[in-house]
Amino acid sequence: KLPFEALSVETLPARLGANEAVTAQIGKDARRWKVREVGDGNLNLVFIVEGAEGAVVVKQALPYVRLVGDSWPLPLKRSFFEYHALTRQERRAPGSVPSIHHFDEAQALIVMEYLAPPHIILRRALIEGRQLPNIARDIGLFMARTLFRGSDLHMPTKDRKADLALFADNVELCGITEDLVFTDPYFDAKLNRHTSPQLDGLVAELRADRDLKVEAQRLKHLFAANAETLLHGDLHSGSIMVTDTETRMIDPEFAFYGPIAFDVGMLLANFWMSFFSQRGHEQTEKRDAMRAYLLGVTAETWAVFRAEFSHLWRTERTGMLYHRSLFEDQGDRLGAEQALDHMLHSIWTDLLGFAGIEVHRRILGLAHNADFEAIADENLRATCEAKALKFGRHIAVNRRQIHGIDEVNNLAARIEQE
Ligand code: SR1
Ligand code: MG
Repeated sequence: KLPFEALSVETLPARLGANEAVTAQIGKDARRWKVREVGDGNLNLVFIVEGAEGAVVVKQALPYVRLVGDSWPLPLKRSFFEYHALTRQERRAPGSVPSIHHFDEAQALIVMEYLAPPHIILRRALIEGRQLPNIARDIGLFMARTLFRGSDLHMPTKDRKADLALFADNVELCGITEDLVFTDPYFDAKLNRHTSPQLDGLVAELRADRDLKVEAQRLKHLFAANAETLLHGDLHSGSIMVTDTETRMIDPEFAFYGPIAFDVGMLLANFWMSFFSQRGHEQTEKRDAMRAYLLGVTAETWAVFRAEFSHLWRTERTGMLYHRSLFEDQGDRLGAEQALDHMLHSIWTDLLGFAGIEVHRRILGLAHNADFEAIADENLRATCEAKALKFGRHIAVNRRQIHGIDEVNNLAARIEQE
């Protein structure tokens, strides 16, 4: 095996020109391949390679955090976890992720299906004010299916424990989340940044907010200790590609065993952030409709998730948890329903917490969202961000007293109008 070497636009054809998995997709004449590097994420290289017969995406990990540079080393093995997460997600939610043509562990690269235009990153579509009709249904189903089927509710416990062990080594990427999401926003961490000086007062207030900091640490504890299911681990609107009819989840390199509510909370937080950012973008009349659409999407996503999770609970509860011998086999269908209600209730309570701190870290931490960053007027950006921060604080700290998605959306609408 050749030692790892980062690809470039120039070297890629020679390096992959003889790879049959690649040539089968795009043709053999590598001299005619057109290669573009399009990675705009925080970590990796991403190439689109077009040949005479088609196109593929080549995603390669770098031994450091791309956003920061080689002062922050990061192991190549994240590519291994991404590959294994994608194979499981495809099995559990067929058609929801790009198909894989080739994986090279030593070169930390995955060759996968090119999701050609009109596919677009969901975050970008929402910034443009586009209303995608299917996202709530598709993402709700994806989350319910992958999160239920990766857990001890469904899997043979031997397989679940083997996967738990496999993904347990994704230590460094979990470490990024543990620091960047749960801790750094709440103190003056070196890599933090926020819109200054407009947000300085509110930031100081949040960092002195004892209830908020305690809640963030309780959530971090949950994230680290509740190895419930195989998570996507970074399910935000930048990790989803869409057309008007299709939705695909990408980039599960943060995959590991954690709480079901984490993926759901992170995802909904990104819809709420999009909601609060709309005022910063042009075309006011369209933005009102967009805000209504986004709140509708959060409600529908949660409803679809609940319905599908409940359906799987009733039809695919084949794992060792809440075993049927205790309930249905004794004619006690209501016992199983009671346990389901408990589980959905705790997912709900926890997802609000995860959503609240995800909002905070995208405004106060290192890794910001284009939803807010694309607002050129700093005062307007800070106004949008301040509202989102207040919303995040409220849902994180009061998560046990909030009883439904309408209550959260009414709160968001009220804060937005302030
Ligand atoms: C240093 S990595 C920063 C963020 O980028 C990824 O997409 C994750 O969201 C991570 O927290
Ligand atoms: Mg990513």
